[in-house]
Amino acid sequence: MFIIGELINGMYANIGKAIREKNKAEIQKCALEQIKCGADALDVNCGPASKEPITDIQWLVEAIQEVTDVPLSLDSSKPQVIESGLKAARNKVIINSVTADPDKLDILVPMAKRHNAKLIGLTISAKGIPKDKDQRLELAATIVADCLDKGFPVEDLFLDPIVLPVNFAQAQMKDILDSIHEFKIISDPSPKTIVGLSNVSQGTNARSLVNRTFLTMAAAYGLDAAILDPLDKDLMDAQITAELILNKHIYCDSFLSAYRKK
Ligand code: THG
Repeated sequence: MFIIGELINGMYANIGKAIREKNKAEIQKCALEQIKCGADALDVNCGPASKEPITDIQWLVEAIQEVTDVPLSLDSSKPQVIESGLKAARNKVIINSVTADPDKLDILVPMAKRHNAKLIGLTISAKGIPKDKDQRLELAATIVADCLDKGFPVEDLFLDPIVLPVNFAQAQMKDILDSIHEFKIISDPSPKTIVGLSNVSQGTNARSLVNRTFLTMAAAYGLDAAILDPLDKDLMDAQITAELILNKHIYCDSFLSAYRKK
């Protein structure tokens, strides 16, 4: 599974403070720790409190690139913020994210194509978050059709069914899992699938347990990628074990140490 570390997000108090104070060392430490624990890429989100996201994202990208070349997932609902991050980025970029709205698709799909970036498509529209798997599939198909129209490679598209907290949308969990499977059969070649994992446990007790249980179940439904906390060792070990059981790794008694990435 492709792991995107979620911790460089201004919603976390230490990162929000580091962004305000332009404390590069704090951001760089967070980047390197996540990579050491197995992150393949890093999500970069200025957070809801950032007053200058256009300059903050550039500063974040530059600070991170001083210490690592891993791909960066530029996480903003504002296309101008993503464009600004792209200008600063030297390495591979994942645009996080586009929605199923024509005004967003018309800006962000060509932007991803121009920059040779991967693209995360959220199955959400101006009408809001879908209520069931049929609405999710319809929005996913809209995004795939738009990428095909615009000549963006569907293999570089990651569809996100939008994971909701289990304490508030318990009846939707099975639909979200089914969506992961259904998205893969929209087109050939298939789009990829991704989730923002920590959403599932927001406001619950036993967050780590809820996260790793959902991730192993999603793995069985064919999930390709996840934005998560790679410092959660139990979560990372559960992910490796799920992939072992799905026959993606060859069994050996020391499989955990063999397949931990670093
Ligand atoms: N899909 C995509 N991108 C995303 C999300 C998604 N990006 C943002 C988010 N969702 C994924 N990242 C996080 C990061 C942190 C948390 C959840 C998702 C989180 N934070 C603690 C909380 O809210 O309780 C904050 C704790 C603190 O303040 O210290 O849970 O779904 N494509």
